[in-house]
Amino acid sequence: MVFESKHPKIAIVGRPNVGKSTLINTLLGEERVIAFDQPGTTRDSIYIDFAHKDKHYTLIDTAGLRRRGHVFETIEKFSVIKTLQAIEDANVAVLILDAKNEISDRDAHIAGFILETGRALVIAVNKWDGLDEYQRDTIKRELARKLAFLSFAQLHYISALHGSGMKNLLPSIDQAYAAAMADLSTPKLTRALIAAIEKHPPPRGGMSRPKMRYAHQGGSNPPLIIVHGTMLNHVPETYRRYLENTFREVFKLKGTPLRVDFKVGHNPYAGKKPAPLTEAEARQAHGRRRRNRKKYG
Ligand SMILES: Nc1nc2c(ncn2[C@@H]2O[C@H](COP(=O)(O)OP(=O)(O)OP(=O)(O)O)[C@@H](O)[C@H]2O)c(=O)[nH]1
Ligand SMILES: [Mg+2]
Repeated sequence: MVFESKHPKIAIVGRPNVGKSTLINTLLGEERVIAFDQPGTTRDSIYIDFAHKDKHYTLIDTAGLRRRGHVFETIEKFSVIKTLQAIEDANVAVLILDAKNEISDRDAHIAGFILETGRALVIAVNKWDGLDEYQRDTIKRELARKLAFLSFAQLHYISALHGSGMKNLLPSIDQAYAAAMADLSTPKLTRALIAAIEKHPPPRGGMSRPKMRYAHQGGSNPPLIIVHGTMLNHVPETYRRYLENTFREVFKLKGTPLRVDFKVGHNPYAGKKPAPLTEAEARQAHGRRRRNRKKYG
């Protein structure tokens, strides 16, 4: 297989034994990596090139992450760096949760790390087989409560073992990748910004009202949108969030975190002492002062 350089790299991550390796084997249609009912089966990140419907992907199988205190661990101590590197190295992370175990804070922490690195995210709740309606409803409610901060990500209920519920997984990954890499033009961003301001102007900060003039894209994966203007130092976090949601909606950025930053317009006089006057300027200023004194007493 010859791979062009620009194709999604997808890290499959989650707690130990949730079914990451099984998912990879099912996507590939062959037993390429070892899956086994024992936490810590995968010890090292494994990169696998893969083509589906003429599209290329690199899948990364990773060692399961757990959390002890404030740090992440894997069953095998040295593996943790490899898993965290794989997340950073990827464009999209697929977070696998285990429906047969409680969705816990530890899952939320892994998600938090993915968000901090800015990677696009797809969530798959695995082992959805063999659960009754009541159990499924309970899990769905739990997820809505515990993972509300991940509402930008697509969620799938799957059985990696039986291959069910997986039809839309790759399309979601494609969508998250496209959103993470989106090219957003300055005129379109600025139009969206101005419409957002007209609907809800930013609140005053003390004596001054922030003025937002235009927006441009400062980066991708995650998309970074930089809003330019004056008096932007005191724009509250809630307003930043409002702009973020507006841009997400207008540009249909499903599946990727998004960052909005403010940049105060360059003021050429800021922080500079006035240059000393030349002799001629000093004479002129002196003359002006004298004339003014005569005129106005
Ligand atoms: N019932 C059920 N079992 C599953 C499913 N997916 C995986 N398993 C089982 O869960 C166990 C762990 O699967 P793995 O794929 O090795 O899990 P992993 O996340 O790669 O685990 P580590 O590499 O140890 O972190 C195996 O016994 C799998 O057969 C599923 O969809 N349903
Ligand atoms: Mg594994």
